[in-house]
Amino acid sequence: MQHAPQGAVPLPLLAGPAFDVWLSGGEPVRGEHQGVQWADDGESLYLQLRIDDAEWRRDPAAASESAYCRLEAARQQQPERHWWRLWNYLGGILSGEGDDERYRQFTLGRHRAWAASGQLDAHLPAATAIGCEQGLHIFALAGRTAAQAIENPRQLSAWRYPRAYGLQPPSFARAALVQSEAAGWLFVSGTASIVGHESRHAGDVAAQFTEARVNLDAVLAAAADRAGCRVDDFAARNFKLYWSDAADATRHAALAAQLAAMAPTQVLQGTVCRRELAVELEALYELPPGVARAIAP
Ligand code: 3EB
Repeated sequence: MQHAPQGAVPLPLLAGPAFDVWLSGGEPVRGEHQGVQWADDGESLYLQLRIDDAEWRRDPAAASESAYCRLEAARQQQPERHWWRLWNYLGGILSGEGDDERYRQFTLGRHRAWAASGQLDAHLPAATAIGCEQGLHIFALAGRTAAQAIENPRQLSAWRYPRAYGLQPPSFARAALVQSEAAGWLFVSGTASIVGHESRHAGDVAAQFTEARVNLDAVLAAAADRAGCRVDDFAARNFKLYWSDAADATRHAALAAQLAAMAPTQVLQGTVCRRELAVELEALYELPPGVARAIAP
């Protein structure tokens, strides 16, 4: 692992472990393709890409489309790799008005790239999109086993969001379930205080956190249903908690402690992609082999 690509997440770490490590099964093969650095151990493929701030600011939609086309090309370099999980960190995520907002332009570019490569809405991977200071930074995992997209019954699928949120709805699933003979993983996407498609509890940070946790539990229940196991079979492996305002992390340290009691929790200053939302969380769970009823397609 010592020589695998190391991507620094471009966000201030406020509390928790300094690293988030994906362990390879053996010595990984490494390479670089169209600026995408990657490492592959035969089962899973890690990729990372950085777009510099000048290119990103010039035309966020074009930069995002190019980034996702290059990620696709790098993934396709390896035989049989399916998208599992992507993390997107966007400089000045809320800059720009209306449909020109950088997050919305990113969404447009990502969609264009995925439409071109035939990535369909109902089979999207899990994702996070959070604001950082500058540039566009993407980290991703793909693997031999195709992930199953899990949605949240309390939330409208993001890829069905109405026109009010931009020219193109965001392309991600609420979670990605990976069930192979060797391992089971549940990657839960960035989860916020959204019910249906609407933000809830504007101005009440603690209530937003609680709503996000209810959403997380709902995604977990949907995943257990799909895997044919119990919710308790999913073992929490890590959490990330993003605060738009670092001062909230200090004021509400007790909320982070709720997560940290279950698994290692990184608390980061990162801007949520809706102005009225102050907090977002994400999770990784492991499903021990043999627990799931069947490996459904
Ligand atoms: C939401 O539920 C909050 O565009 O990749 C969460 C996770 C959010 C991923 C993305 C956006 C993304 O709409 C925002």
